[in-house]
Amino acid sequence: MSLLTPFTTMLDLADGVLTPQRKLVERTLGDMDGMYAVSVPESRRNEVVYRVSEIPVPPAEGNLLSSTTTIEPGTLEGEYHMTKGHFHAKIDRAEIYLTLAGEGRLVMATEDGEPAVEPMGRGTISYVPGGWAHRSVNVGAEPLVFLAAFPADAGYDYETIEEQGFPVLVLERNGAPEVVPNPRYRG
Ligand code: PAN
Ligand code: ZN
Repeated sequence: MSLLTPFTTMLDLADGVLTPQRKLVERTLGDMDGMYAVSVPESRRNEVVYRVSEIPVPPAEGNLLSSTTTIEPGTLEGEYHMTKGHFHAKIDRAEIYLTLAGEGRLVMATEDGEPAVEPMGRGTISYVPGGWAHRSVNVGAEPLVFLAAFPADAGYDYETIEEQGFPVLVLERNGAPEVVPNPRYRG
C-alpha cells in the first residue's frame, strides 16, 4: 500500500479561503442556466454565485476529500443563490457539512423524490446520508461558508439534477425564506 504524506491546510473561517489554494472552481449564474426557475438574463451571466476550494487527494476508496464552499448572498428573481446540487456518482457515499458563516438551507432529495430541508448556520454539522442529492442555498445577507468532507471515491452525478431539478425550491417571500414545491420537478 502506498502511503500519502501528511499535510496541513489553513482555513479562513470567515470566508472559506484555503491556504495554500490548490483547486478553485467558480460558478457563475451563466454556468447555472436552466437550474433556476427563471432563465438567467444576459446582464447577470458573469456574476459569481459560489466558489469551491478543494483539498485534492487521489480518488481512492478510504481517502477523504474536503472542500470549502462560499455562496454569495442574493437571489435570481426571488430564488436564493444556491449550488448546482448533485447525487454522488457512487450514490451510497455520505457527506458531512460544517457551516462556518452565514445562514442557509440544505435541500436534499432521494431518487424517489422525497425531499428534506435542514438549516445551515455557524456551527451546524449537517449529515447527508448516502442516496440523497444535496444542494445548499444561501438565505442570508452574508456569504454562506461551509466545509465539506466525504469519501474521495464518491464522484459527482450532476446530470440527474440538471434533468430533473429538486422537488422543492427555496424562495424569498416577504424577506424570509419559504420552501415550496418545484412545479418544474421531473423526478
Ligand atoms: C460539496 C459541493 C459544493 C458545490 O463540496 O460540491 O458545495 O456544490 P455542487 O458540487 O453541487 O456545485 C459536495 O457536496 N461535495 O460532494
Ligand atoms: Zn456531495
